[in-house]
Amino acid sequence: MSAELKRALLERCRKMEIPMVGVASVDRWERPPFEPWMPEEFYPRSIYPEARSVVVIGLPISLPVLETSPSVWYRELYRTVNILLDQYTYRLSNFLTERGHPSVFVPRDGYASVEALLKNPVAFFSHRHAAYLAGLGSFGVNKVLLTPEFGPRVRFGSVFTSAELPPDPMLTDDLCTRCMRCVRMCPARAINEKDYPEGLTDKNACSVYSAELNRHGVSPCGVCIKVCPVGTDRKLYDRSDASIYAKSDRAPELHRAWEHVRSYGDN
Ligand code: B12
Repeated sequence: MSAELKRALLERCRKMEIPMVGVASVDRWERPPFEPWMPEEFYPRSIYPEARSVVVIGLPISLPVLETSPSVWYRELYRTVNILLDQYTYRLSNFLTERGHPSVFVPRDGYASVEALLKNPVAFFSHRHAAYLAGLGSFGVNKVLLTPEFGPRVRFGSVFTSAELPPDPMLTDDLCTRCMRCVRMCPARAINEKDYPEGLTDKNACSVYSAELNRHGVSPCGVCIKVCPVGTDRKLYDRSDASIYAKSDRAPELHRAWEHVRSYGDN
């Protein structure tokens, strides 16, 4: 177990201004924390047999930009964060490889286009499960991972490494408040009230809506992560009240600003 290497890795992440990092040992996939779990071919060791640990990083989605969704602004933010995730995990994998521990990054998404998702909405590796096993958060009714810092407004990237790094403890708190805003406000009616994994997203309904937004150049949607009250980012942005999204009389100047942004730049 290399505590020294983990310290160096965390220092590297700090220098790269990565706000969220967690480590899971690959054997955590082999002891499913809940059912249904994923088939074995999705485990890190099945994909990269040398893997002993998975390093997961998280980058935040700025709430005031997400609030304008569906918009070109949120689409650009989403693309920027995606590019950074791939670049950071690529660089971290090389950092570990150069120190004698062969490592590879896993792309933050892993599908060719929305059309590919309509055919089969599954990628070869799940980052939210990796983030869960690396102690970064707990699943919400919106079926994505909620973190104390950013609620669900965080995207993840992972590195498979042959290094045996000390794993982080898994989060024992259940962060979801079950306010059901994500269920009520989903424009595709793709989310049910059941807890994950008993309840799953209607992937087809969500993908069809996303494909429609994509035709207008303003995908993804993101409503289920926007309306979630969890996350200290809400306080930082002065958005503690998550009820502002349902009614325009709660924050008329914000609703006007969002409408303005939405009115420009789409197909
Ligand atoms: C495909 C995909 C989608 C599809 C389908 C969503 C889905 N899978 O539910 C669509 C387009 C609908 C979508 C939408 C969104 N997505 Co998306 N998406 C992905 C992607 C690329 C792959 C997910 C996947 O296939 N995982 C692998 C499989 C094994 O996991 P699973 O689908 O969860 O499978 C489970 C169950 O189906 C079950 N199961 C039971 N039996 C079986 C049998 C088989 C054969 C399988 C495979 C599974 C299975 O077990 C599995 C484990 O519990 C990931 C990126 C990634 N590579 O992880 C992002 C990802 C999950 N998305 C993300 C986000 C943020 C979103 C959106 C908010 C859109 C946005 N960007 O604004 C919405 C949220 C929708 C929602 N509330 O669920 C983030 C989530 C971050 C977080 N905080 O958790 C991710 C992790 C991207 C990232 N790099 O950060 N997404």
